[in-house]
Amino acid sequence: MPECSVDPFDPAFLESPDAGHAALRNAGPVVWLPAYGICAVARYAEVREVFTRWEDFSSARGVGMEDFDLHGRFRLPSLILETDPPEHNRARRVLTRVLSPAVVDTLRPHFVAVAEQLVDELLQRRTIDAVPDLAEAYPLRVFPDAIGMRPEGREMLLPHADALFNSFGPRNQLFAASQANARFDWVQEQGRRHNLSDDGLGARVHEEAAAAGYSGEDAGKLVRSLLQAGLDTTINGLSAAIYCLERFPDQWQKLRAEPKQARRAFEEAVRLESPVQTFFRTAAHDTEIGSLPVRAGDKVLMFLGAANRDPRAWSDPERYDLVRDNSAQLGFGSGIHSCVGRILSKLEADAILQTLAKRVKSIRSTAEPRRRLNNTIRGFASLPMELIPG
Ligand code: QZP
Repeated sequence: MPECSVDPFDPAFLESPDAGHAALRNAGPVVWLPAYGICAVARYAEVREVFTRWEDFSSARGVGMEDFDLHGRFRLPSLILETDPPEHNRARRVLTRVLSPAVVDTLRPHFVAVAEQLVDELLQRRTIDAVPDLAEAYPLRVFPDAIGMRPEGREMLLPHADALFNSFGPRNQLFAASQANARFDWVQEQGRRHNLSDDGLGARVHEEAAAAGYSGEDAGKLVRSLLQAGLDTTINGLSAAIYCLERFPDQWQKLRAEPKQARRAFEEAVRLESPVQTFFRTAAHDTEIGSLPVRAGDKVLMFLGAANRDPRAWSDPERYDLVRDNSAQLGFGSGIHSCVGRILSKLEADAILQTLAKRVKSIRSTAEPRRRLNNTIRGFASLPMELIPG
């Protein structure tokens, strides 16, 4: 197997991954990273293939770098993310029923009202930091309430998510510096029925889970999955959309002319920026990728971000383009584990980006964006902007 000497968890790589991604793609259909003793796939076709071949590439030994079978279970086990069929399917069915189009549609009027309120507040100020003031503020105003979470302690959700997403990578500086913020026991506690309102999505998970034969304790774990997976991801998708719309003014004009394109604007930003950059699988037995041998137990690192910009699959991949067909992108994963909450993230994106398109004439960067580095998530700490009403 060809080797590649890049370190995809080095701060310099995480800051600007494009050259490293190209090196990984060009080295071969699957490459060996000797620094970590793992396989990696960075081309579109092979990332999609590893997602699809779930019988060969298991999630149950952890979707991070550490092998649960060898190193123990570092994270509290998730019933959906780090399981294989049939266990996975059972959990997936519960969350699919809760996050159905009909249920999510009932949230829309409130989500739009909150978006309009927030955009009006931001237009009063004109100069904002689009990360804390918009991309974080909006989901924080709608998502925990939609789940039905208690108000106390919500400020821990983002630091916890940062620690969780760092934990999928190696035990590096980023991991070490964030782990004091991990709140696994607290998040788990928030998923318990008595900590949830009667009318939120969390209570619906408990209902559907009970109907599927889950214990109350396990139902709480499924709510915990929503709390861990639903906020940081959407926030970084929204930051990506603002960043792209600012950098591509012709696409902003297109969105202004057709605010209904807000979903596309979001999905195309998720393709181009890939807020979830990487995930692992573990080879369940000796197998092959692109006729190169992969041994049982090998970790396989999938580069979603590199696949989403692979020139083998996309024309002019670096261009943010609202009219391109990006429906096959891998930013929400692919196959049996593909994002079950994307319907909710798209509702949030649709509400806030449509409102921006209707009420804001232009968005202009006023200082250099600053990245926030994480072993899994590609996002921003700061996007200073000026908003002009109109
Ligand atoms: C995090 C869980 C991007 C996703 C892998 C995020 C994610 C999904 C599920 C869970 C956590 O089930 O806890």
